[in-house]
Formats: sequence, structure tokens, C-alpha cells
Amino acid sequence: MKVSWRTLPTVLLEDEVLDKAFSRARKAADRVDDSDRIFRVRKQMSRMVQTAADVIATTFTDTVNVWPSLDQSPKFDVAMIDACVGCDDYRHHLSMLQWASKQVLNIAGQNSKKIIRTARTELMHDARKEAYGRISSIMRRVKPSLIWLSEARETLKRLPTIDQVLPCIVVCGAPNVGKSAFISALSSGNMEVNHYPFTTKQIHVGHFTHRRLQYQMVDTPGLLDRPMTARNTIELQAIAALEHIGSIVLFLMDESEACGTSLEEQMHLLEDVQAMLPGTDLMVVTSKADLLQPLPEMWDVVAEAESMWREEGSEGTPDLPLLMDPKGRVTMSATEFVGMDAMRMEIIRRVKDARQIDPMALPEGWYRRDQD
Ligand SMILES: Nc1nc2c(ncn2[C@@H]2O[C@H](COP(=O)(O)OP(=O)(O)O)[C@@H](O)[C@H]2O)c(=O)[nH]1
Ligand SMILES: [Mg+2]
Repeated sequence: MKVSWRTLPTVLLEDEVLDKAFSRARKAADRVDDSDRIFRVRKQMSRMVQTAADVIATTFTDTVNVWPSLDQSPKFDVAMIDACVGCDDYRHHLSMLQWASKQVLNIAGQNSKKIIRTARTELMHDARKEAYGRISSIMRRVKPSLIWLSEARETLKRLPTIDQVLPCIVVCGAPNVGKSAFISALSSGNMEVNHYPFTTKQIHVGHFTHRRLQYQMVDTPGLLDRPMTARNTIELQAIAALEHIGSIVLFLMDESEACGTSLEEQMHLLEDVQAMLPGTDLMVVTSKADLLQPLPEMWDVVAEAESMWREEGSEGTPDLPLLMDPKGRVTMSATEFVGMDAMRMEIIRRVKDARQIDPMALPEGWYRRDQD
């Protein structure tokens, strides 16, 4: 089952769970109809106890079941959970709910017996009250876990949702080099806006489709945009997580320095990123080609080839000439949309190469001809 953090239901807090349980219990008691007073009270009291416990146990086991199990989660998710909320805490608080659900059912079992075994109605009432007291004290013990889970849910639901099976292009570079503009220009639909908990900046996730395969692009603001020495362990973990999802990493360089970071600093950042993600194919791209002076030699040729291909319906895998800057680096302009289609083709080609190195990265059910 694929879980999206966004769709995790709200976690009810201690008071809300108790209110729900006790009000259902009251209604269950109200429905009891027996002309014999002793029978009636006995049924009422045992239904109250049983219903209250069932409601709580079900609420808790539902939560435990719907939250992803770490053992079965993809590495990227586990690394993100660890970076954002901590895997140990995650396990601990979910197991507290499991424990509480068992305890509450035990209490209901024990006190129901007391209710059934006596013929005195005041003892039945006492056993019911005692059960409620014990249940409430269990609830006090899970209170911190409920609060923790509720907060963790808020954090996790703002994370980008990335499909592990689909290729993912991680876009990095200094602030304002044009990462978001790039993703937006290549996206066929609207970009999703997400957040990492350790940055106030928005993360963008975009998609495009080529030959029925969907490609994801993800932004890295606040992550791969400043010197690594300035980072805490949480950020480092999140960066490491990117390695699990990145089929290819694009590093954008703004030669115009319009972004506000000098080229020298951008070079240092590039070295840092290379060191952080040693296992991934890194492609350095010059952004904002329209600001280069003079414009790249091939500007008109590339612009024309791309617009012709689009006019013909953007079909197939054309051999579009890449736009190059004077340093021999691939370049593009997201605002003028020149060099973008050529760039997209280059990305597709590189992703294909990267995916073939690792057969495990192919979606389930796919096979490779060269292994027959
Ligand atoms: N001239 C020009 N400006 C661009 C281009 N791409 C982005 N920008 C501008 O650069 C600024 C920062 O872009 P943004 O995508 O937010 O950068 P990010 O911080 O890396 O995501 C914005 O003002 C953009 O309009 C481009 O290709 N050409
Ligand atoms: Mg941005």
C-alpha cells in the first residue's frame, strides 16, 4: 500500500478520544432495554465498559495501522522521517498506542467479569466507575504520545511526496539561481508546494511525462544551497536522503551572479554537493542563458529547432541541439524557454543510462532485455 503523508487522518488527543469513547458508551447504555432492574443495570454497565474500551482500542490500532511501518518504507522516507521527527521516537510512540489499546481491553475484560458476577447494582456501578478510572489513567500515560504523533503528522504532511519507482531529478544550486523557475518551466501541470521542516522556504515538486513514463523534479531550498559546514545533523540526513531518490542531480550555476552569490562561492557549493552525493550523476548547468553576454552562439539555432519540434506536436525523442555556454557547459533560459526542451531530452537520456546501471531501480515487473 502506498501511503501519502498528506492523507494521514488527524490524531485525536487524550480528551477527544475519551469524549468519543464515553459518549458512545453512554449511548450504548441508553439503548439497553430490560424490565428486570438488575439485568438492565448489569447490561448497561458492562456495555459501557466494553464500548468505551473498544472505541479507544480501535482508534489506536487504526492509527498504528495507517502510519507507515518503518521496516516496509522506502529508504528515502525512512531517512526523511529520521531527519524530521526521529525514527526511534516514531517507533516508540506508535508502540505506546499499541500497548494502551491492549491495556484498555484488559481492563474492560476484568471489570466486565466483576459486573457479571455480582447481583448488587451498586457494585456494578462501582465496577464501571473503576474501569473508567483505570482507562483514564492509561489515557494519561499515552497523552504525550498522542501529542507527539499529532505534531509529527503536521511536520510529515508538508514533506514532498516522491514516488520511489519513478525517476526523480533533484535540482540544486545557490538561492535564486532559478531552480523553481526551471522546474516550473519543465512541468506539465502545476507544481506542488511543500516544505522541509528545517527551512521556511517552499520546496517545489514538478512532473513531466515522456513516453508514458513520469519524471519528477524536486527542489532543494535550504538544503543544497549553502555551505555544508553550516549544517546540523538533521539537514545532513535529509541531504543524504536525496541520494536515495535522485536519478540525476542538476546543479544550477548563475554566471550572471544576479542571484546574489558570487561564482566563486557557487563553485565551493558545487564541490560540497559533489562530496555529499557521491553516488549520483551530477550535471552542472548554467541557468539564465538570456543574461549571458554575448548570448550563446547557438541561441537562435536551438530556439528555432525547439519551436519547430513543438509546432510539430512535441512527439518522440528528437535530437535537439543543446545550448552551450562559452565554457562548454549546458545552458538554458527558463524565462525565455530556450534550451529547455533540449535539456529535457538530455535529462531523459541521462536518467535512462543511470537506471540501466542498477536493475533494482527498474519498476517491479519490468525486465531488461540484455539480461535474457
Ligand atoms: N533572466 C532570467 N531570470 C531568471 C531565469 N530563471 C529564473 N530567473 C529569475 O531569478 C530569480 C530567482 O529564481 P527562482 O526560480 O526563484 O530561484 P531559486 O531560488 O533557485 O528557486 C527570479 O527573479 C526569477 O525570475 C532565467 O532563465 N532568466
Ligand atoms: Mg525556489
